[in-house]
Amino acid sequence: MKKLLLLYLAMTISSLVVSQNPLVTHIYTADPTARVFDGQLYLYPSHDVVPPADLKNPPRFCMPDYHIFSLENGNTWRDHGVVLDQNEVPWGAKNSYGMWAPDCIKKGNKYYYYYPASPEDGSAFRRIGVGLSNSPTGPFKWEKNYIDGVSGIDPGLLLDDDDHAYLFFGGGHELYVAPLAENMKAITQKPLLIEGLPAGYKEGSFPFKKDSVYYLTFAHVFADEGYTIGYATSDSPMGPYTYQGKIMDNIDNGTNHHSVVKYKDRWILFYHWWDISGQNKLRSMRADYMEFKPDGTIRKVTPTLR
Ligand code: FUB
Repeated sequence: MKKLLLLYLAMTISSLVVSQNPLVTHIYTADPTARVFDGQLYLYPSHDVVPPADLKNPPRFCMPDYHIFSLENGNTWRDHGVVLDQNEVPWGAKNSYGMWAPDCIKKGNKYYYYYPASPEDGSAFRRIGVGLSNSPTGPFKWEKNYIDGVSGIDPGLLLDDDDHAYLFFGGGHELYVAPLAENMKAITQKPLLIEGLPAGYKEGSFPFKKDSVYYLTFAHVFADEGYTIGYATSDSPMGPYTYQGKIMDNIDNGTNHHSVVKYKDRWILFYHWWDISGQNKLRSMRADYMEFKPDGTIRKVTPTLR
């Protein structure tokens, strides 16, 4: 009886998560990376803003900083405020408004927050930096330099059962993976290009492991369909990966950066849409359940859009 009651409470709490779309309404949030640390659900998104009136040549997405959110009492997303502002990146260009999708991972009792930013040397492609904290909501101590040998966007982190960590990153039609050093601040070998992704691979990757299978989800773009979410699997974190199909069709959200997490015994896909703004440069985080078939493949998610 007690077990049944606990199961009911767990299901009720996880259904509250997805019944609240969009999840946050006081600011625009995109590219949600969801993580469960010690049973608590956190979101590490990026932050869309309306370009300031005096900003010359605003970028396509105007993203000045990062906030972190935690789920409180199963029904309230607490905003822990700005955890990193664009002008606090030790190695970053000032006022670039380009703080794209981040990720955060826990190893031992430390939290490592990875983020892409434009370097101050003015080079065109982003670099990836890291910060360390004793808490999932910071404050983080930001490393002085970006991770050497890594050039790209959309860091996605995987911590394997043997405590080895891997950094996936990419964008621009190519996705790479590199093992991280014990201290999580450097890569230990030249990034490996992931082969086997569909021709329209676009960006983002969210790596996770389930039942000894390594899953990689990512945004891919078909000429006739636009942005969709696809996934591939492997028996090794470094690949090779085999494309398995789509998780979500195009929902006209401009991009489709997302993450997948198991929380209270249910799998949830976090993504973004333009519920509040009506325009796909000012996005809002959402969530919907995701299910695996008995053979480990993923059932396509039909988003609960209004
Ligand atoms: O939201 C900014 C960037 O657009 C993300 O980093 C990419 O994945 C794409 O969603």
